[in-house]
Amino acid sequence: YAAGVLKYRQMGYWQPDYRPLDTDVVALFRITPQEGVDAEEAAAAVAGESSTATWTVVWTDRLTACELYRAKAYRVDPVPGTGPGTRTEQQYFAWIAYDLDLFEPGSIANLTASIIGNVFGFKALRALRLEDMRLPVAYLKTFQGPATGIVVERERLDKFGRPLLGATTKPKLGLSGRNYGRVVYEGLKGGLDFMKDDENINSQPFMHWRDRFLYCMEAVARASAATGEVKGHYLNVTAGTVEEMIERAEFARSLGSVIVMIDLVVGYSAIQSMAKWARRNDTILHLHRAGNSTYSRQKNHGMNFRVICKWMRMAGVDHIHAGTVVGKLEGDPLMIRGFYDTLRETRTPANLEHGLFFDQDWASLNKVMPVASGGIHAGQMHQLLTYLGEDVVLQFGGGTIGHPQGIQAGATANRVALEAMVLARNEGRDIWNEGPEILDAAARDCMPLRQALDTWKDVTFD
Ligand code: CAP
Ligand code: MG
Repeated sequence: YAAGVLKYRQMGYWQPDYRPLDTDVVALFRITPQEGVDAEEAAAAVAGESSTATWTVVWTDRLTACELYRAKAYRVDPVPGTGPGTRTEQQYFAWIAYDLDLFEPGSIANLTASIIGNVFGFKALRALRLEDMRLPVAYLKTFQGPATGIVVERERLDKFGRPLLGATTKPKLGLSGRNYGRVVYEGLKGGLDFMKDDENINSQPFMHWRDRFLYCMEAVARASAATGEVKGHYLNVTAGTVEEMIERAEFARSLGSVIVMIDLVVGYSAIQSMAKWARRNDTILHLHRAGNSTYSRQKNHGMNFRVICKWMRMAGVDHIHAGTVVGKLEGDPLMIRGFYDTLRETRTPANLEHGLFFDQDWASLNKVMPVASGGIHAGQMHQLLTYLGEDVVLQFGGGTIGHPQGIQAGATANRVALEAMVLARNEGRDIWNEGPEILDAAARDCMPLRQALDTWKDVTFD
């Protein structure tokens, strides 16, 4: 692979003196070069192939403002803890700057066709991971951003000062519309703000999508009337084409739904189309990150989920699953903090501990509500509140629908646990250390919480 083939450095894609402009897009890659491939050359190759270059010099380069359009790899650092004497082969962080003119305004598809288009298959690299990106304000301004955002979502729901509560209907597949609606009703009536469809429920033979929508919205209406609260159910409108997704979303809207849901697997352009639909229709847009772990989990290849958080904030979703720390799915506290900050802050300063390599100004794009889901239960309420803060939806699927006394009791247990914890926190108590005591005290007046704690007390996924 080595020097004989790779001439990107020579072609001008390695520029150690370059200082990125405020208007440049900057990407931070983790590169594992093949043996014998020099790190700067590898970085230059990534810069070249993700911007203007091909494997050889071409005549037509002279017909363009090549200097401007070439991406510039300007810094390469060995990754600490990799290389000789460690258990990992030598990796490098490579910083690459891209001129703004390389990208079509307002198109995640165009951005990604460059940045993750060809480079991950390069023979000269053993592995490649996109760790982070700095998106310039001028570019962010060409994106809609979240259709509703945290602030307006809370206003519409009239719910403040605490995390929102949800649950995914289970079993994932197989219920008929009427039984499904019953689960939704009980969850909402018991105290949840939202119920939701699962990532893989669309329109299967056991339940046509219209039946699901009708029974769920009946449940939402009845539960709202019974409790006097605004309630919702994320109707998953994911379908084979955007036209069908819009048809489903319009039906949801016509039934009075405040929220619809899509899966990340529908693709970036479909997500942006749905975000525009959501804004036109005053509807909250929930995104399930289905599929992301296929490329975000390995530490040396693929991309970090924080980059997906950035792209999805630009694309315009209002909710996104972003991890729980304590649940059944992968994620450590500091990394997840970085995801949550990326979604919720107006500026995120560089913070290497949290995996944030760049200062990022969000250019007034609305804030995305992170969603914590996957194997969580009432007994972890103090940990969830401490790790994830207040602007988050806590979703307990099994941890609601698996309650020994039924779904409504499961929902009540979660609501009481949450309110007790928020109250204790507001009184200045140390909820991290006193959490179990606070829950026990609340459970004295709430049998459903007592039963939830007894059932799941010892469940952890560490
Ligand atoms: C949770 C869930 C969610 C995952 C998504 C599931 O169910 O419905 O899809 O949490 O993961 O299918 O596993 P439980 P993430 O609450 O019963 O575990 O939020 O990490 O993307
Ligand atoms: Mg699910």
